[in-house]
Amino acid sequence: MSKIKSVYAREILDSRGNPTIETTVWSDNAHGAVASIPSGASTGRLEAYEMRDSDPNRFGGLGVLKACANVNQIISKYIVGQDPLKQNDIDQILLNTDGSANKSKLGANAILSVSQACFELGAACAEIPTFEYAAQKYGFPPASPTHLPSPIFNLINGGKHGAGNLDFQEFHVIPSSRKTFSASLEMGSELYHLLKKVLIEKKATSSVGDEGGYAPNLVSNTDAIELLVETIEASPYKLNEDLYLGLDIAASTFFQGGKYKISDVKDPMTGIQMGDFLIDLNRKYSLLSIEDPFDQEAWTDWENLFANIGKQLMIVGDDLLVTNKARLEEAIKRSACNAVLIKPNQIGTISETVAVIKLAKKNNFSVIISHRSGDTDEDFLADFAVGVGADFVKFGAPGRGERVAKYNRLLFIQEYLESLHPTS
Ligand code: 2PG
Ligand code: MG
Repeated sequence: MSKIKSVYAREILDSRGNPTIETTVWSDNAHGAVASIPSGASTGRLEAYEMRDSDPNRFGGLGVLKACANVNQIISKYIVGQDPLKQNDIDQILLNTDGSANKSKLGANAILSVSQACFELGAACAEIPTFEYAAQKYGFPPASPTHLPSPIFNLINGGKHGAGNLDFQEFHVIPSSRKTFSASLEMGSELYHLLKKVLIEKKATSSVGDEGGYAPNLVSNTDAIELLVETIEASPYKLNEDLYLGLDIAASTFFQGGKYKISDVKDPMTGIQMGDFLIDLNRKYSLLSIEDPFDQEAWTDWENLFANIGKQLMIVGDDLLVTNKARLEEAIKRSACNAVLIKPNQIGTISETVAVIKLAKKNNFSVIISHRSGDTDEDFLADFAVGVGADFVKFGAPGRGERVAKYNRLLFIQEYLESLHPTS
């Protein structure tokens, strides 16, 4: 049996240029692993606690030296000496050491950095790729090169990730799951470049937002959808055959005074009116998915929309579910949605994240593994998504290092699996 020999956390920068935590673990048989943790901008109210220093003299208060100290001075004492293959034990120690309901004592960023680094160390000690380790450890079927998760490309960034003029946060193109991952990535990249040309022709600026998608100067959310349609029409691909459209409304970010104010409609809308607006959009564009269509506490509106169009598309809970088992149980009971966005840093350990995925699968929810808007060049999520047999991955635009690190890792996994299962 190998043992964890050292655990060390340090402060690095994420893709937004803000501090985040990176933890390195070593085993006594000379294996090592590193994990860095992303950070959201449109965070759900019930996400686990992200510990920041709040010291105005460093990084505008966003430093993570306290979280690092929690790893180096507290957590490491309990983790050193543990078997890296015993992930559940490691995560239980982390939960016990913190002891709070939302990981506010040590910080979910500190806790997840250790949980994830230990998981990767376990794979290294088992001498198998991380995706294979995840599948074996948690009893998911082995991955196949033709059934990798389909990418959800975020080509236009609005909301808190964009230029401030689009209310909806993300405008997605989603290649058909009949395509291989490599064909999907090629399609995403081609459309990304074509969209830039369309934006330049229209004199809408083509700077990019936090997730690498364009942050154009447009009047309404429907304009952004129309631009995607126009781009697809100018490409060799057919909408609703080769690929589909999706949206992350991130409605909690513009829900004010019980109403939704968006640039497409003159007056602020009630939940029912917002639902009707989205039903119309779906009628027009045959969307594949709508994420966070309503505020995170507007359960009745979620239930109504799901009853209305839930059989036609994915209704995805992100801020609603915050990768939390109790919230997912509530959503299942209420028939509020049929897909879950999985972000390990919303909950804080790998074991808890896997428990949510298992519950989702048992209830026929689609599973989408997601990055955060502030991310790092970490590619762990690609392996994790393949290992747990996720249906989709949402890693942003097919551009910018922290986004393509994950897509490129999926390309590697596809080729690796193909070499194990040659077709000819
Ligand atoms: C989302 C995410 C990721 P953030 O809302 O789905 O795209 O954004 O990380 O800012 O919460
Ligand atoms: Mg979201």
